[in-house]
Amino acid sequence: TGIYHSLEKLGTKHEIPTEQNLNIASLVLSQFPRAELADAKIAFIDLNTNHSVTYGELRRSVYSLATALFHGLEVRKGDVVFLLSPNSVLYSTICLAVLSIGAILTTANPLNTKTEIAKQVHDSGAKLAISTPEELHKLVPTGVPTLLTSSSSDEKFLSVEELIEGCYDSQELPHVHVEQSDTAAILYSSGTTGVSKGVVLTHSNLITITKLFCWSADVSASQDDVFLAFIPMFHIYGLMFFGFGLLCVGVTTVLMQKYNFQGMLIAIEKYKVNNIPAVPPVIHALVKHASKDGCDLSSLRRIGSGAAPLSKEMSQEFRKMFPWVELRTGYGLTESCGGATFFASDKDAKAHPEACGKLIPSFCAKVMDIETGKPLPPNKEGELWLKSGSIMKEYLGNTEATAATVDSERWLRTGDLGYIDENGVVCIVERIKELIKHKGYQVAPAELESVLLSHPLIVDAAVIPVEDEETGQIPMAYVVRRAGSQLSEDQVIQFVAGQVAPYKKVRRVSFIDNIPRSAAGKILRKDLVSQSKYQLVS
Ligand code: 4UW
Repeated sequence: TGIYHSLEKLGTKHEIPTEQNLNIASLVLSQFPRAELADAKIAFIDLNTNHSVTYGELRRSVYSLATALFHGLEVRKGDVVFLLSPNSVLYSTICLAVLSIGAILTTANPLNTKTEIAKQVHDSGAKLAISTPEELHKLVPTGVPTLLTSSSSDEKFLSVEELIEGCYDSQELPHVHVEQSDTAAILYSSGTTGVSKGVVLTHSNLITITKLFCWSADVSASQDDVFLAFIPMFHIYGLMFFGFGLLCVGVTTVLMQKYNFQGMLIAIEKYKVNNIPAVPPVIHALVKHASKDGCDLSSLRRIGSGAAPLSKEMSQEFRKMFPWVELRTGYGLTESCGGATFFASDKDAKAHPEACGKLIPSFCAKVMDIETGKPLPPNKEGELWLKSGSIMKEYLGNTEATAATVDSERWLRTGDLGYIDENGVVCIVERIKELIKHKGYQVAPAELESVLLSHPLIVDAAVIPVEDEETGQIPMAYVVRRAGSQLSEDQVIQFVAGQVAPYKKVRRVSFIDNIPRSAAGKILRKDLVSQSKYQLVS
């Protein structure tokens, strides 16, 4: 039939709950470490402040904040709450409190600009925002009522900390009826084409992926683990791990607001971190720089790599340098609500350094011939399609993009080219969608193209990825200047940098007479990619 099924079974312990009125927040809270341990066990430690929070405190904070939001601020089921914060001990409290009362969570990168944030606030229909004091200025112009995470000197704004204190004796969650089919979160992704779109994830999507996460944790983590979190919780990878999944396992997580290599090494040594979900640039940095540093990394047992491709060579080099550390790659998308593949055994992972795991239980896949649209047998390359209870409901308010991405049988087209071998090992070979990944972050070419086109001296533009050893990919712009204009590469780079988050910056520019387009007007990105390769070597 051309359909690949996961070869793993979930088992009764991790069966996906079917009761209709289950809320993801209730599910996560119900999985916290057993009552007598809960008060003592540390859930989060902030690396900057050394402030820690136990599971007991976390539970009480969720109850208190949910009560304050519901009874005090009248946040209701279906209201969208916009969260703008780096990783912090309050992040998962806020997520769980918002979800527990049936409100909808939308998250954003705190590095995003005012304009990018205003766009998302508007698109998601946010009724309330929660922001760190540092990012508040980006929300003020939107006019959306805003809470601060922690108190600041500005008394006009209530803070989450104050709300929690004010309701600290709350013993339970407000009673709000939520169906699994209700929307829980709207995360932003550009998908296969165009600009960023709201990925609508339901409680059912999050419940499914959380139970699958618990299954994978059974073979790869335990309550005694100490995790390190620099993967941001505004992204599906961090949200799944640190917002929901690992809380069900009962581990301790050391939080970093922002990744930096030295900080990571210090954290590993200081807290005896043994488990790190990471991205390829971190693996790269460890291989290139760790040996010179004299830090003690002997506590490390496992490091994950996902969100972008890790080369076979890098994977092998890492294993050679750190023979005591298991390296596990995983692959997923915002649209699949997180991980779709994973290596349950290190032996398997070692034997396939080019691959990113096997389908996790309940996932099915097809590999579709790009030319004929027919499913392909093992070891043949085609577009990977995925099916699972965790596949997004839709792109918010965009039926056209939804129909182009999820078919009538609910198969998700990933826009990734790959193959599956006869043992079910999944290998991603190339990205065929427009998306650029810089350090694992999404950069949408269409967004940068529209910024470029707003320049009075630019007539046409196209943005493509250029491979970069350290960061994965960097955005490169092909620009057609107005006749007679002397616009320079540096001016173009500065112009874009002034309007987008730093990780989206165009980092190379080439001037060209015209942008190659198909008869239908679509940019022929492949031609530009080949041209850039030729230019870079010549
Ligand atoms: N190899 C090659 C990979 C890989 C990859 C992703 O920003 P998004 O939408 O989503 C993510 C999610 C990553 C993730 C989530 C949860 C999880 O458990 C896990 O395992 C470690 C990873 O990145 O980008 C999705 C796109 O990113 C590329 C691919 O193009 C995909 O469509 N991508 N992982 N291992 N490419």
